[in-house]
Amino acid sequence: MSIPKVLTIAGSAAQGSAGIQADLKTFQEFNVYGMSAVTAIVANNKQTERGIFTQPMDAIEAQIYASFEHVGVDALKTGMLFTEDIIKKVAGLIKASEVTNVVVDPVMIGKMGSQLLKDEAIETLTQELVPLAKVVTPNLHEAARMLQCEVPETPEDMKVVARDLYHLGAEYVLVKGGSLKGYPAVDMLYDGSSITELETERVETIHTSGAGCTYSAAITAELANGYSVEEAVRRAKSFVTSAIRHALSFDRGIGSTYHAAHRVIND
Ligand code: PXL
Repeated sequence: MSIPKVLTIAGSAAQGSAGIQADLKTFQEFNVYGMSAVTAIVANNKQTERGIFTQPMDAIEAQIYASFEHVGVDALKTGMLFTEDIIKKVAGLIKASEVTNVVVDPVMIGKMGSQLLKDEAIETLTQELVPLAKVVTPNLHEAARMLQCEVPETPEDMKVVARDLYHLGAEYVLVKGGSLKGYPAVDMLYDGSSITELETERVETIHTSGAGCTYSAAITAELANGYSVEEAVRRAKSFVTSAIRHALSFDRGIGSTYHAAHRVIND
């Protein structure tokens, strides 16, 4: 038996909804072989007020090396990278590899409010990592930070931002409109010549932790499964919409997207 092999280079979200945990759950749903390189552990602890535990650089490098050398990688995604040094290291390793299915999710702030990328690292992300991406998947806030512009407020604004982001060097830009108030959940996919609008109904829920991670993980899995970027994004959007529609509440603040919803619940 052989199935596509997929790597996530991201943070571990101890509460299980986002980060590496979301990615591996999602990979499993798409029947690809999931591997991980943990850049930092995110585990907010009100008692200690410590919530982010960055991993040593040699540990990050060893994990990436293990997946490349011992298994092989058909597609990879990056999530929380946190520091400039980690971004530089990861960009260097991706460049040296032959992987072309690279999805860069420019994670900056978690749904619970944790800062997952240092402010001074944004430029390194846009200059060194984004040009290596087949698809870069910013939400509205991330898109604005990357371009140092206002946060888009309409679908038309999103199209402008998608075109501007394209100049950073990714093959495709996917601007996600999940937080666009007063509109359906519309995303803009731009390939340098035309914009494809992908629209689903807006699901009214606060339990969306992990939605962005799940979306980019699903795109990565479907690229590994051989779909075109447009088809991979369409299939991933349908998957994440289901995961949001049937989100899990733990009765204590923001709950989790339900990664198995598409399989377990008949819509
Ligand atoms: O959802 C963004 C995200 C990404 N990565 C990690 C996280 C979070 C949100 O909490 O913890 C590790």
